[in-house]
Amino acid sequence: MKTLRLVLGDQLNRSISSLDDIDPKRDVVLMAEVHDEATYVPHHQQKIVLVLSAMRHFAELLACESITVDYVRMSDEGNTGSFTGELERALKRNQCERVVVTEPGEWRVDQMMQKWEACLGVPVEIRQDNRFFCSLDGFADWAEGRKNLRMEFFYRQMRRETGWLMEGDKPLGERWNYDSENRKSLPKDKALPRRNRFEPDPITQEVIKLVSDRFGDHFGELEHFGWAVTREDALQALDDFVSVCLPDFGNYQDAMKSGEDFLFHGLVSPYLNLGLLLPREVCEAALQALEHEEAPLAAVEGFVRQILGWREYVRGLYWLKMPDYAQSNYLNAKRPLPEFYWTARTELNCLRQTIESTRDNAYAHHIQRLMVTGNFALLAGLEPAEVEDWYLRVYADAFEWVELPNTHGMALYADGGVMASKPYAASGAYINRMSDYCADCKFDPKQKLGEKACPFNYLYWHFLIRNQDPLKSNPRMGLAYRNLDRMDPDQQSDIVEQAERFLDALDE
Ligand code: FAD
Ligand code: DLZ
Ligand code: SF4
Repeated sequence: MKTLRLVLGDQLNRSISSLDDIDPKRDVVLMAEVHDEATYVPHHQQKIVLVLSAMRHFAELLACESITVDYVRMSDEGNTGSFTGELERALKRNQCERVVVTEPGEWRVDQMMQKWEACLGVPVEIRQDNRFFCSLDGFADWAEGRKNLRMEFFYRQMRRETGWLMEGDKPLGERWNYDSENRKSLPKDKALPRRNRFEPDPITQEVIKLVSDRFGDHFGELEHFGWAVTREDALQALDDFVSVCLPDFGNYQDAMKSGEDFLFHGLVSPYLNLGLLLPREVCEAALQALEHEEAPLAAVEGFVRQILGWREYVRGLYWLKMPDYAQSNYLNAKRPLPEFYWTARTELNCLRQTIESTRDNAYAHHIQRLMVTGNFALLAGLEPAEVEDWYLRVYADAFEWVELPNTHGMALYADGGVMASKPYAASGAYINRMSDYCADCKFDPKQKLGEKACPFNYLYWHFLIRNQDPLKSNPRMGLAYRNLDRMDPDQQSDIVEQAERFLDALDE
């Protein structure tokens, strides 16, 4: 039966399940650039360039295999701007009798797909996404009957299933987790690696022009675009990371430094999420470095945990809990997102650095996302939906299956502890310990109150005070609340007053 195989912009891998049994003589692959996907949230300009350019390069790769690709460009006449519209047109154009597609990464697209059979009038086969280690059913089985869904236990199961970093049924080195060794601050004289930029080729340059013409009002700079847009270049980026950065990845995973946007991080999330790299090959590259004694166990375990553990876990959680997951607001946070999240115009240096990196690179590393912009949003009580919208708009790697649990659950504790056992709330002392940001800031991380006091300090106490009802009984918050109870009541009221003045000024 002549089959139309739809490949979405984040399914750019030759081994994707929708292409499994393709017959190049008979079937047609549909790839469509559609306005709706660039604007359902107005993505960072670099993300749109990355996706569209990677799609165009992938289509060329398929064509080299003599596969017929029906590629619809954004500017093509009659482009309906939606997946459904483009499928309808392509079915007619190519006289296909059925559709095959791989399940999408976002709930909203899944809802769309569920309607296709009825509205297109042909059979639509939706296949499992075979890029992940754990199927959605497998995750649901793991979650079944568990009181809490902590990542650590899921990760151990994945270690056992893959046999990675195992000696028999015991973890290699007799520890499952080297997290406590992943928290070093960066020595001043530590040499930092130069990270590879990939110069835009003519295809990318053409897409840059298209994006700047059509979506130039979206957040973000285009001039720094240096992402890989082909599998070949993404593999090169992975290779560079493993040989140059991985040995230090573990030690400095939580460190932050002014003007240094990438440090020893992988910079592979956009490639993984788009399909240019597969999680298995990324983990195997790290495991091989361990085997060849080119990287220590703590670094390799730390890196593998992010992919085999966190990445799989957040995907499982997203599909297990949607659509209700996005609706909760456990801490009843209501404040609108302040303007400086878009402009980076703020006197808080840590926030400025993180937002500038986000604007320039469509990237900030995990600790910046969690402990700077995320921590501020948590402490200031920003409305979860607004914060989630921001995270989905501003990063090259942002797809809802991975963005939402990280923001809603991990950063904002809006799920009331489904994902994290306690809120990741921290004062200026944490940021001061893990970065050099405070040295160049007008505020002082050591002062609790007064004009020079770091806002993260009084916001931290204000957060604890205003959330006593939902949080005080959490055993993991015991120490924080004992410290609060020891604080002089007059000081508590001064803190509340200063925090509220600061928060009121944000709203203005
Ligand atoms: P590295 O630090 O080098 O880590 C290696 C890989 O591990 C990453 O490429 C990523 O694939 C995986 N990984 C690490 N941490 C996580 C995690 N918590 N969840 C899932 N995968 C993880 N990641 C996204 O891919 N897309 C998002 O939209 C996204 N939004 C986030 C929002 C918030 C509020 C937070 C706190 C985290 C978010 N993350 C997201 C997770 C993480 O910050 C990024 O995956 C990471 O910063 C990507 O950079 P890297 O490739 O240099 O990662
Ligand atoms: C993110 C994105 C963008 C900007 N544009 C397209 C596009 O034009 N065509 C396409 O097939 N996919 C695009 N994507 C990726 C989709 O948004 C993604 O496949 C869905 O969100 C499902 O995960
Ligand atoms: Fe951020 Fe406070 Fe440090 Fe300034 S002093 S950089 S606001 S933590």
